[in-house]
Amino acid sequence: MSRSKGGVKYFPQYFDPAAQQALLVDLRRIIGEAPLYTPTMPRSGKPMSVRMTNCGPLGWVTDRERGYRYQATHPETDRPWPAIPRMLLNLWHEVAGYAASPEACLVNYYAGEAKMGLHQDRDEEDFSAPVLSVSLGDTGLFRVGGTSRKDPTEKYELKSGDVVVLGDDDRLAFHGIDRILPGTSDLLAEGGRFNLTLRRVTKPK
Ligand code: MD3
Ligand code: FE
Repeated sequence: MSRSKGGVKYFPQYFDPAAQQALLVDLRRIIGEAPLYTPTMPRSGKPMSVRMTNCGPLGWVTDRERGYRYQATHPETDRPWPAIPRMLLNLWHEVAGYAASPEACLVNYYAGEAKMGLHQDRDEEDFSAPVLSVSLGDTGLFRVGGTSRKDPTEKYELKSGDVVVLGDDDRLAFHGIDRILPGTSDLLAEGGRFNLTLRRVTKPK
């Protein structure tokens, strides 16, 4: 993924298959403590096709009544989110170029026909921190444009083990997942794709 704008750092196959397996062990434990749930859109209450959970002090959630927000507890169990695994904290400090630790790790799970429409990530207080993405499982067809919804978009294939860091002028770029390519990875017995996004939410003191 080389782009003319400087805000995208792409690390294809940052995690080799053994490291992906190790990360998956952490992820299974997280989902055991904080089950995937089906988020719903603000106002309409329409269910998203992607299922989600989080780890870290804060998690990104959405529902009809209260909309997009960060909160410290799982919306269905009301328990605090599990901690961010050491491997992901290490990754952040190796590649994010941002001294303070991430506060939120959103776990997205795409099965079958799941997708995520073009959007900006703007529920964080601190846009100076990058967003870091790790893909596990089937390939995702990722689309990224500019800071206006009308800007032209480029498409990329995010494969299992790939890491992307989005910062600077691309931090507020519109982006989404058009679809996944079923059967492109053997990592997940159930198929589908996990994406983990690490984020700083509050401004460091
Ligand atoms: C580009 N997730 O959870 S991660 C999301 O693969 C989200 O699940 C996608 O978009 C997924 O909000 C894409 C890669 C990503 C994350 C943040 C970005 C790309 C970005 C912020 C700005 C530009
Ligand atoms: Fe996003």
